[in-house]
This record gives sequence, structure tokens and C-alpha cells, in this order.
Amino acid sequence: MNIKNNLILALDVTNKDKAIEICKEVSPYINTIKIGYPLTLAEGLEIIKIIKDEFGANIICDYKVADIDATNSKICDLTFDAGADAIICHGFVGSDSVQACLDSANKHEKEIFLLTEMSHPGAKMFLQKDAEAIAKMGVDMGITNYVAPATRLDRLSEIRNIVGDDACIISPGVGKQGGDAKKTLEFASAIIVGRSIYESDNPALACEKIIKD
Ligand code: O7E
Repeated sequence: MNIKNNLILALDVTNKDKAIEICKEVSPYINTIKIGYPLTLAEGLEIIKIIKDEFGANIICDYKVADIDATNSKICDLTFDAGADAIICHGFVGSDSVQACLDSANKHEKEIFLLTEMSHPGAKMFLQKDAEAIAKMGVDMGITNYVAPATRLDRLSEIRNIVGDDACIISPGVGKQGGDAKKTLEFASAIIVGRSIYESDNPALACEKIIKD
């Protein structure tokens, strides 16, 4: 996936008009948009195609897929059929569940991103201790796209070591969660930024600052 300026917008607004307004403002800087549950639950799966068609953007659906294989297949099929270019899947559910996501992506000629360790403090309670094993599982399965935290650069660096330099790592946690864009990009291929852009009075300027810093 070609990610302009190595910057992905987390479009976590809950209203279609607001979503379109933000996308219009940031479109000179951003060509890859992450749509998650807030916008999908508010506006339905149709929002994927609306944003994709209007802005020609890559759409990564952040549905953190984490179920048994049969259910994961259905979730991924529906998401790709709705127009997503990629879907984010949890790794902690194990290889059979992740394989189902991969099979769906291959069938649709789309991509998955495997979520290793999350960026929030609570990730230290359970997920962190298995994050490296999740990344190793991804490598064994031939997965080339990962998600790892901008809030703990030592962990991001460790995950980069496991998945290798050729893998694509996208990293959330820059801005409101305390992560730094430039330092994160020493290890990550792209950063995911939400509130620092869409809550800004000037989303375009916010993008410009993140890119230049
Ligand atoms: O903190 P913000 O507002 O810049 O938004 C960060 C976005 O990244 C938001 O959509 C959140 O749900 C997501 N995210 C994390 O913050 N931490 C994670 O560990 C994982 C994600 C995520 O996007 O998962 C898949 C990439």
C-alpha cells in the first residue's frame, strides 16, 4: 500500500458530514484513511465506499477482528465486499483465526494488518507479554503488514526486529496518546493519527505540522 507522507488518518468521527469535511481538508496530505467502529456503527458499512470514491483513498478498516475462524471469514468478506483495501485483525486469537482473515484477503486480492501490541496502558496487563510471539506467528504465516505501538518505542523496535525491515508497520499513539511522530518513524513505516488531526481547528495545518516535525 502506498501511504502518502507515511501518515494515516484515524477517522473516528461519528457523522458522515463531519467525516467528509475532515477528509476534504486533509486530502492534499493524506491518501490513506482508517475507518473503525465509531464511524461504521454511526453510518453503516456504506461509509467505506463513500469515503473511498469521493477521495480515492486507501481504506483500512479497523475492526480488530478477533473471533473464531468461521466468523472472522464472514467479517472480512463483508468488509472487503464493502470496498475496504485492508482490514486490521487481532493476533492473540491464534493462527487459525488469523489464517481465515488472510484467506479472505487473498480471495479478494486485499490485505490484512496484524495487530501485535496495543498502544494504551492497559496493553501491558495481558497483550504485551505475547506481542513478540504474535509477531513471530505473523512472520511464519507470511504476513507482511503489522500494527505496533508509537507509545513504547522499545516495544515497537523489538517488533520491527522480529518482522524485518521489509515489513510494513503502521503505528498508532502519536499525539494525544503521547507518541512522537519523528521518533516513531525511525521504526514504523507509517503513523496513525486521529484526534490531533480531526479535533484540530485546522486539520490541514495539523497534518502539515506532523509531516514537517
Ligand atoms: O489517539 P488517536 O486519536 O490519535 O487515535 C488512534 C487511533 O488508533 C484510534 O483509532 C485507535 O482506535 C487506534 N489504535 C490505537 O490507538 N492503539 C492501538 O494499539 C491500536 C489502534 C488501532 O488502530 O488498531 C489498529 C491499527
